[in-house]
Order: sequence, then structure tokens, then C-alpha cells
Amino acid sequence: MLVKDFLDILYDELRVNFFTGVPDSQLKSLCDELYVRYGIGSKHIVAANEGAAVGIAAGHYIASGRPALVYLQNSGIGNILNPVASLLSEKVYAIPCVFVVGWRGEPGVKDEPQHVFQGEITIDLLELLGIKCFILSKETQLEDYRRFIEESKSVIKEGKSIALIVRKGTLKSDVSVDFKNEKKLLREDAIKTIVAQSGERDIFVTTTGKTSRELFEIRESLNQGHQKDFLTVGSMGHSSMIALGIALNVPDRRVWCIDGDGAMVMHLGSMLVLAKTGCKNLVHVVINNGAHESVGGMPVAYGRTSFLSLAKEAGYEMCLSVATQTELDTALAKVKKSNCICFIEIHTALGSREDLGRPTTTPQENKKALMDYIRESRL
Ligand SMILES: Cc1ncc(C[n+]2csc(CCOP(=O)(O)OP(=O)(O)O)c2C)c(N)n1
Repeated sequence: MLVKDFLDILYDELRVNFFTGVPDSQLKSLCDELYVRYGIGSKHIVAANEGAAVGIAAGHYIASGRPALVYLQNSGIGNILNPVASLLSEKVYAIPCVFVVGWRGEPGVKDEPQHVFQGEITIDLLELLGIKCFILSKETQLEDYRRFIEESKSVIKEGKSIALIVRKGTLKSDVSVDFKNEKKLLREDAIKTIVAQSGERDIFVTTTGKTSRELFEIRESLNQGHQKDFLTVGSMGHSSMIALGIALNVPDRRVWCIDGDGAMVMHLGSMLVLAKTGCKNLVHVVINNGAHESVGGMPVAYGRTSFLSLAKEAGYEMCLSVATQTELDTALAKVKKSNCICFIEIHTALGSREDLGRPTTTPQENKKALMDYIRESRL
């Protein structure tokens, strides 16, 4: 189905003309088309997280009387639970919204481990929230989709929400955006450098998306095993808190959290908490490419935020910002000599290797290897 037809029908039937959400690779054609049509601004906002998108959609409805479209990967359903149940619900404010959900981990379709359970419970969760669902696939006829949307008019009028559950490869568009920035350093090279400079006993916690995939492959290429790494394959935005939980238990070793700007912005409050702990053995690294690169490259917070002054204000004791290999080397040398909570922002380009693979071991194998490693090295 063409994104154009998909959007035209939503506009014709439900007057949907405002869009917000968090990007998803399965919805890339929709995200790209929204970006080309509206940029980021009064008609389209890339939200900090999916729950925040629901907040924007609620405000939009209150001021315009029109439901907004909220796009998300099904991983983000957890983030919408609270505002759907306690804000949108017809038992509270009865504010309707049109959700467009990328269906990762659909039963019967091979996908990564972090998507399997979420994929199984996607429809049940949405229905439990009182949201009427319609599955869109390559086989869906435009007329069937139009009929569902027409029938949804009364649902929307009652203040209830609907969800369009999008199967892989369903939405197509003639436009495709190749997001770029002006930086040179590649994320994978930055991670490689940190691994090379890190101490023998250091532990790594990496964020969701390509950062974890790249660390996995770097370890493979160095024949180092994966026992020092925790890959936050799901649960986007929580790697710094996982790192904190680990670091507090292993005060005699350094823990590196390699975060993404999108992930950090998703739960930015954690940064404030982390800094205030003053956890001396923790280094919070943020790969700042201004984008949600792993899922297509849509901007994070308009794509031009620097986190350095925020980190200083938050209270990290050593705060550094780098954009080149030489600056990174110097920053790492300083951090290694320090005995305080550190923050390093690394400005990087967008892009990754074409042949970047995925972890070949399971999350539970990785967890066990790390737990065994920590336990054994304590004996
Ligand atoms: C709660 C949630 N929402 C959305 C996603 C889909 N997702 C996976 S990686 C990613 C982008 C991460 O961006 P960033 O942290 O900036 O890292 P980058 O990919 O740019 O390296 C998104 C949106 C997800 N996994 N979980």
C-alpha cells in the first residue's frame, strides 16, 4: 500500500493532519514521507518517547478536535500504556488517537529475540487497552482499509482510539530519505577505540540498535568472547540504569555505558539520577549522531542537541565532548586516569557497515556469561 493512499484515507475520513511518534525501521517509508512532506515542526514531531507522543496527540486533539496519528514500533507499547490508560481512556478524558504500529516479532515471522514476546502480545495488549486494531499487510486491499477507517469514525467520535498494525513490507513510498550529518567519525570506530583503550576487567553496557550489534562484532573480530558485555537489545533508553545497577555492585571495576542520543533522550531523567549518584566507576558515553540511525535516521530532538552543558549541569564530575579520533583518544586517556563519574559525548556520522550482523548468541547466554564472569572474578 502506498503511504500516500494510506494518509489520504486517514485525512479524508478522520481529518488526521498531525503526526508524531518514534521511528521504526518497519515504518521507514511512512517516517520518510512525513519528513519530506512536513519536516519536523508544527505538523510533525519526533517525540522523545512513545508516551510523550501520546501527550502531544492529546494536546493536539484538545486544541483542534482532530485525532493525531502516533507512529511507533510495537516495542514502544510499554511507553504508551500509562498515558493511554490514564489520559486517553474513555473512562478518563476520552481522547481518540490513531496509532500506527510496526509489528516486529509477529508470530510465525522470524525476528530477533527481543521482539518475539512483544510480537506475541501486541494485539492482546492493545485490545486490553480498549484500542480497536486492524492489521495491514501486503495483501490488504485499499477498499478494506478504507472501510475500516470509515467504520472507525464512530469509534473516534466516542473518544476511543484505533491502531493500524503494520506487517513487514506493507507500506511503500516513492520517497526515501538518506539522513546525513557533517561529522566524520563512525560510531563503530569510536566503539572500537573505547574497547581498545579499556581495562582488562572493564564491563560494557551498550544501548539498543546498532551499537550493541557493533560491540558484538568487535568482540568477535578480536576473539575476546562476550562475557564482559551486556547488550541492551530491547528496553531502549534503559542502558544507563542497567549500567548503574551493575557498577554499584562492582566498585572495583570500571563500567562503560555506551548510550545513543535517541535512547538517552527517551528517558532523559535517568541522566540526572545517574550523575547525582556520583558512581565513581561509571563512564556514560553518548554516541551523538543527532539521529535514530538504527531505524532509518530520523532526527533526535530536531537533530542538533549537544549534551555537554546538560551533563555539566546534571553533575557528572568529568564532562567531555569529542568529534574526532584524536579528541577521543585524549578524552579516553583523561577518563582512565580519573576516579569520578564521567560523561563523554562523541559526535559521530551516520552510517554503519552494510554487512553488520546481529548477535549470534542468545540474550540469556549473554546474561549468564556476564554473571558467571563477575562471580568468578570475585572468588
Ligand atoms: C521503546 C522503543 N521504541 C522504539 C524502538 C525502535 N528503535 C530501536 S533502535 C532505535 C533508535 C536508537 O537511536 P539512538 O539511541 O540515537 O542510536 P543510533 O541508532 O542512532 O545509534 C529505535 C527507535 C525500540 N527498540 N524501543
